[in-house]
Amino acid sequence: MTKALNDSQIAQFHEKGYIDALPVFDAEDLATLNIGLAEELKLLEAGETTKEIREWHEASRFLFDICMNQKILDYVECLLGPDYYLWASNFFIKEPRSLESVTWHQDAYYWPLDPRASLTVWLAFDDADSENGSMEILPGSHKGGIFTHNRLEGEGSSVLDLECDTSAFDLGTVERINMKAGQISIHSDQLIHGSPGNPSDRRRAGLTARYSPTNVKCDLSVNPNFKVYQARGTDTYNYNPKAEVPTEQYGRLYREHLSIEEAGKEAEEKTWKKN
Ligand SMILES: O=C(O)CCC(=O)C(=O)O
Repeated sequence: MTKALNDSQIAQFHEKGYIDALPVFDAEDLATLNIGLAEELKLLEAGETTKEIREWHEASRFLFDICMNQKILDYVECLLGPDYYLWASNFFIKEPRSLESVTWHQDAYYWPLDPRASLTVWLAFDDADSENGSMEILPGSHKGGIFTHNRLEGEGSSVLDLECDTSAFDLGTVERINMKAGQISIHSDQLIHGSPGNPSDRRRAGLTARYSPTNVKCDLSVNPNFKVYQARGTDTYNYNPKAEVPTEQYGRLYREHLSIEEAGKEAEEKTWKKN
């Protein structure tokens, strides 16, 4: 059987920490995806923002099916091997003329997962480019361990409260991930990445889905809500609680979200540092 990723794409992921522009959905699929997104948005309550749409794949068959799309899983299998699970998803939606950025960060800094071996799929619902705030990455930064993340002072215009210290890197090497709607990019949990605001009059919406090999264990004392779906292969470790497949087509969750930072465990974060 031919592999979904060729050797040079796999080599790029290991060398630079990401790959991009992988086709998954066509224009017809995208129309359906946007109908589904509109249905999910209707479930937000007054005062909530799209950031609340987090782990809703546990309650929405629509989102679950995207995260378990076989083309996506074929790509991921080339990078994680035959046995891995899905455990998280969330939208990053930048409306036209919204200046909120995503500061430099490493996903693994936030995740109570051991070992650090997870990855993110970022599915473009819209074309994303330099005009509407597409993602930027520091190539190779996933190989340097976990860097200090400093708290941002004052009222920030970032989705995140922290920013990764990038002083060890030449910002002239930054690469931008430009995407066509329906494509995915994939990045390593340790890759330093972020994105600027969207001053354009086009929306920039992306859905992330996060996957880990079955030997990755979550510290449930940090995130007791952590639940997994076996995406491929078998789970001989049985480290993590399993979730039920959602029955409603468009559903939502009502629950607290807990990363290391949100759980107030920043001090304990050090225990996850291995380098
Ligand atoms: O969508 C963005 O701009 C940022 C996404 C991100 O930080 C992530 O996928 O981990």
